[in-house]
Formats: sequence, C-alpha cells, structure tokens
Amino acid sequence: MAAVRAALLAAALLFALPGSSSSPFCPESCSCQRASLLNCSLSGLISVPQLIPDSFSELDFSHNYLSSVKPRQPHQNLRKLWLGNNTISRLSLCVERDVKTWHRSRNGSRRGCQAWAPNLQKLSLERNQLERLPEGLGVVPSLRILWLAFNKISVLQLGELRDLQQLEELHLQHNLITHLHPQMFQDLIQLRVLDLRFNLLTVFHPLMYLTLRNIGANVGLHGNRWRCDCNMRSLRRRMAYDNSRGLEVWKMMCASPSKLLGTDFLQLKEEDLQCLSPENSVDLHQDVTVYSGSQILLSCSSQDSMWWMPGVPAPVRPKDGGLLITDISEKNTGLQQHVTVTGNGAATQLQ
Ligand SMILES: *[C@@H]1O[C@H](CO)[C@@H](O)[C@H](O)[C@H]1NC(C)=O
Ligand SMILES: *[C@@H]1O[C@H](CO)[C@@H](O)[C@H](O)[C@H]1NC(C)=O
Ligand SMILES: CC(=O)N[C@H]1CO[C@H](CO)[C@@H](O)[C@@H]1O
Repeated sequence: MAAVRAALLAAALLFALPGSSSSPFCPESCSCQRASLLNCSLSGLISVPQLIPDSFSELDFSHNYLSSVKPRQPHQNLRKLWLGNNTISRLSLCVERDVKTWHRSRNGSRRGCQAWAPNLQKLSLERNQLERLPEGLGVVPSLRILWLAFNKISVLQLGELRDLQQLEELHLQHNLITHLHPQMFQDLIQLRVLDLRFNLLTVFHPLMYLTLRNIGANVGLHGNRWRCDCNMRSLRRRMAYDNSRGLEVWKMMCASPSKLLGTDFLQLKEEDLQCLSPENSVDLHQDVTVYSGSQILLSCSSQDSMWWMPGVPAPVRPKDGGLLITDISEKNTGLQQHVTVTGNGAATQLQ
C-alpha cells in the first residue's frame, strides 16, 4: 500500500515539473500565452530582448520603436518573426560579430555570414524605413513569405534573392522601386505572389514577364508609372497573345505619355506605343507562314539572348545563327519571342 502511494506521488511530481519550469522567460509587457509565441507587439520596446529561449518559434515585435535588430547568436527554432511598424532602416540576417574576434579570425573581411535565424519561414518587415532588402537573405533559404510593403526600398540588386527557392510570397508594394533587372526574380521557382503595386516602375521587361508567367506567379503591377511607348510593344504583343489564349494578364495603367494617362495598357494598339526619337523604336516583328514538315531558321542571336516558344516551358538559347525549327507542325504555331537582357527583343509569329 505504501509502495503504491509512493509511486503515485512520484507520478504527480513528474507531471508537475515541466509546467512549473516553462514559465520563467516572459519579459514584462510581453505576453506568452502560447508556449511557442513570444508576443511583444505594442509593448513600447526600443530594443529586442536578448537571450530569448530557443523554445519560442514565433516572435512578434511589431508596433514598437525598434530601429535595429542585431541578435548575437543563432536562434535555430525561429520560424516566424514580426517586425512590422517599427523604425528599422537596415536589417542584416547575419549574426553581428564582436569587432575584436572579427579582426582576429576573419582579417576584417566581411565574407562568411552566419544566419541568426537559419530556419526562418516568415519575415514581416512592413511599415519600416528600409531602403534596401535585408542583408544576407541568401543564408535563410527556408524563407517562404517576405513582407516588405510600405518601406523606402528603391533598388534591388541582382542576385540578392537568388537563393530563396522556397519563397512563395514577396510583398514589395508601396516602396520606391524605380527599376528592376529583367532576371531579378528568375530563381524564385516557388513564387506565387509578387506584389509590386505602387512603386515607381516605368518599364516592364518582356523577359521578366515571360519568366514570371512561366513560374506561375500572380503579379501586382498596378499603381506604377508605366511609360507606354515603343519599348513596351514587345510586352504588349506578348500579353495580348496570352490574353487571347484565355490566360489572365496583369493589369497595367499607363502613366505617360500624358495623352495615354490612365488608359489600360492591354487595350492599346501597336501604333499607340510611340517613341519620340526614331532610333529607340528598334522592335522587330514578323508574321511568317510555313508549310508543315518544313523548317525555318529564325535569325536573331546575340550573346545573352533566349527564345521563348509556345508549348516549351523554359527559354532556349539559340545556337550559331539563330533558332532552327525543324519538322514544323501545328504545335509550333504562335509567338516565338526572342529576348535579350539589355535590349527589347524581337518576335516572330508563325502561322
Ligand atoms: C500579438 O498580440 C497582439 C495584441 O496585443 C495581436 O494583435 C497579435 O495578433 C498577436 N500576434 C500574434 C502573432 O498572434
Ligand atoms: C587578409 O585579407 C586579405 C584580403 O582580404 C588577404 O590578401 C591577406 O592575405 C589576408 N591576411 C592574412 C594574414 O590572412
Ligand atoms: C512605432 C510605429 O511606427 N507606430 C505606428 C504604427 O502604425 C500606426 C498606424 O497604423 C501609426 O499611427 C504608428 O505611428
């Protein structure tokens, strides 16, 4: 009997222990209702608490007065981080090194970046003062959702997003982006949402259109400064072609020239898209009728150029002299588009 009571007591103690030992870390003014979430939203914080236990996988520091976030050590379990509505002007995802050890071990060079949140999946930074993307995105390839809306980002460097192959949503609306490299988003193979609305973009490169279309992303382009001139002909032709095949195309309203202000880009005709200086209007388009079974050489090849063809998911690099299409059948009909990174490209409509 006594043995049974002792066993019961031991069981009761064992169950009581974990409960009483999991509560200690919860800074004043934060809430720790869920074991995985430290919620310090609207807590008047001017800095992030140090030494946060690794048991938290979600941290909400939104709506505070944070101007920087510099964790000193990696937080392996962190999955979701909210930093929206603060005053952060620059964020690095690399662990801040002690200056002395840096000099000794790394000789002052800032290569090697150790992630402080190597398994982060969702990062929310909207409504801050960021002027560029967070530094070191390449060391957090697990990122799936990145919220950067309502900042002051003006430039995105080619390659900064290259390693984010899990990224599904990229929210960049309401920033100051003036131009984008045509290959900026080409590695984001999981991308479903790209929100670029309300920036300062004037030109949308056909190569970027084709890349994003191919990935299958839904792209928000509304509220930019689209300049509807001859440089947009190739894009318009492609979008009109996709539209005619029943694909949903992204809405763009012209901001200039003034006579086209507020008009729907897709509703325009080829001849509406004019440039003042004639040398800019290098845009080649030809309709070609060929017999089935024959072959054709589309002579348009330059360094760094690609052909997009109907029914072929990825672009093809032309060999010497151009793109050779042999044994032509009905599946080859449609728009064959030649695009280069620098120029605007050309298109051939096979009929
Ligand atoms: C944190 O708490 C605030 C209310 O104080 C709430 O609005 C917010 O949704 C919470 N954060 C998370 C991630 O649940
Ligand atoms: C320090 O770095 C430079 C290049 O960043 C390199 O040329 C030099 O050899 C390094 N010195 C030492 C002692 O490692
Ligand atoms: C700290 C901070 O930026 N607070 C702002 C959060 O957002 C509201 C409006 O949604 C602003 O009024 C606050 O100033």
